[in-house]
Amino acid sequence: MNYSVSGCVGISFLVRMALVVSQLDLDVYRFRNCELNRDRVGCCKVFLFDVKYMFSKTEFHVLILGIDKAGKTTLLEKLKSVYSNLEGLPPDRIVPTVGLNIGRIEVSNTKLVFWDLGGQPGLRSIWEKYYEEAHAIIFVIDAACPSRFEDSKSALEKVLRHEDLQGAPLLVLANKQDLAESVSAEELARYLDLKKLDERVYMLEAVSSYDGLGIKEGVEWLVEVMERSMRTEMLGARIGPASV
Ligand SMILES: Nc1nc2c(ncn2[C@@H]2O[C@H](COP(=O)(O)OP(=O)(O)OP(=O)(O)O)[C@@H](O)[C@H]2O)c(=O)[nH]1
Ligand SMILES: [Mg+2]
Repeated sequence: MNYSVSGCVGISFLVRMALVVSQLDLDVYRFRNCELNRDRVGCCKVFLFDVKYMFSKTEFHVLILGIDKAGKTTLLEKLKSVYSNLEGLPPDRIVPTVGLNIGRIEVSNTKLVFWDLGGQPGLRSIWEKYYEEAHAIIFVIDAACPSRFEDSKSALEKVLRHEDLQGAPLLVLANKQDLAESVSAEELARYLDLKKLDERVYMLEAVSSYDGLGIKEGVEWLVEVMERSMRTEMLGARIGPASV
């Protein structure tokens, strides 16, 4: 499986390089042509547009879902501090989410836009408004709170049944691993009965949004699967400018 992944990455790199080279040729041609026409302003505009295109990056939308107090917003803030120079909000300044928090990070040549939604029961009906445009789902579970596993399980099952999320890769995070009472990823997988998800691309990762354990592994997996997922093909990854 590793070989096929690195094969895909290699092919994608070669295609990108071919695009860059062909784009450069086009720019040189346009530049000369513009000079002949003495249309320097227009020429520069075209050139700048092309340079911007060359450095553009694929953008993926990732939904962060889960019941209230699972740790979604704390995770988002940790993601920002791990992957960008921005200092994320410290946990003691994070309040329950009522609307939507958006976070943007860059991982290698990819831009990820996270949508973190409130998980209180009365707010869960809002989730589905974001399904259609999501390339993947992160579902966060408080692994230290078994009394709420049932609620998490039924919320997750409802999410996965929704037709607007067909084929979306799923990353389940067993959060709060820094707490002694938290259960392992395997134990949580048994409880959630994830075997039922055979056709969906999914992974379960043990993380801590406090100390960052497991977060990079989860995000790297997500990027890899989104890059080659049928859902991405269906949605068409949007191309956005390199700067966030
Ligand atoms: N020990 C520990 N506590 C965490 C962790 N992640 C979040 N918490 C705590 O869990 C509580 C809820 O965190 P939030 O990030 O607000 O949870 P949420 O899922 O965004 O909740 P809603 O916005 O209400 O849906 C807070 O007290 C956090 O400090 C973690 O990895 N370890
Ligand atoms: Mg929140």
